[in-house]
Amino acid sequence: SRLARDLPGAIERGGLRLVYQPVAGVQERRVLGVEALVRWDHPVLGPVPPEEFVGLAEDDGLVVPLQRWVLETATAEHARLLAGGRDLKLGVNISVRHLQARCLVEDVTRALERSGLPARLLMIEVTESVLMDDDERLLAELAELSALGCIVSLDDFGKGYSSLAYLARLPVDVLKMDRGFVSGIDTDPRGAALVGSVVDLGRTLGMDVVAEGVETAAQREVLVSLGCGFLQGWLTGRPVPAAELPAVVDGFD
Ligand code: G
Ligand code: G
Ligand code: MN
Ligand code: NA
Repeated sequence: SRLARDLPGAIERGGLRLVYQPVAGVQERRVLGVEALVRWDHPVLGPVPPEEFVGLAEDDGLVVPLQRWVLETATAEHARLLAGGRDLKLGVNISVRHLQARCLVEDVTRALERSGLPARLLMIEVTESVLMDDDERLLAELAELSALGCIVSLDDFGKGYSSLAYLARLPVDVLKMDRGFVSGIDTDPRGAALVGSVVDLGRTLGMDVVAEGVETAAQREVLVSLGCGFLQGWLTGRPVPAAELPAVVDGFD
């Protein structure tokens, strides 16, 4: 396809860009971190959904160069944001294929060295699909990232397959609760009860819980009452380019 043909050039020659969405504390009511989200505006076809081109990259053996670009760019842009004296975490989405390629730890290490970003501020976001790969070495790689000082989060938690027994063994610090859980919490008591049990699960396992897809103040109120620590969504802000982050972060709430 046209997209598959043009993707390598976009990765190598500056065709991609990153936007950042704030993550806020439920109590603190300030921005505690941002999540980097990759964008590709095709010169002819227009914006391509990330699911689509990340999927293409995975099929065409381009996931490592794509993710390297994301890691290098996000850590460099974030280090510049922090030069203003801010203390914010950076979340980067990782493809399980990058873990399987056995070079994620190396690539993360290089990006941290080049940018000067402290490891404790980098959160690596993996999806539940790591749970479907029963290769113990993937867990060992995640544990290595923890040992480096990085935060590891499980993204889209609850969206698909997840084994609770397995979750307890994962070297994960943060659960990012899929937005499917959040959408009805202000109107559906059972939905709220479910979110409450995920918050409790996180507490039991010593993991922070981030509610994703929070769009309204009513949803935030329910999350406060359920003891959820962090939120992300249109309510905290839409994803913006790095240049707009200082205004978003400093002018929050
Ligand atoms: O923000 P947005 O709607 O564009 O994100 C769509 C999906 O693409 C989300 O599941 C998100 O996790 C994924 N995504 C966004 N940026 C990246 C990235 O840099 N790498 C990977 N692997 N996935 C990403
Ligand atoms: O899978 P991941 O959580 O990494 O993807 C983040 C995706 O969620 C991005 O596509 C982002 O644009 C989208 N998103 C962020 N906040 C909201 C929200 O409040 N509502 C909806 N519907 N989507 C959101
Ligand atoms: Mn994510
Ligand atoms: Na998610």
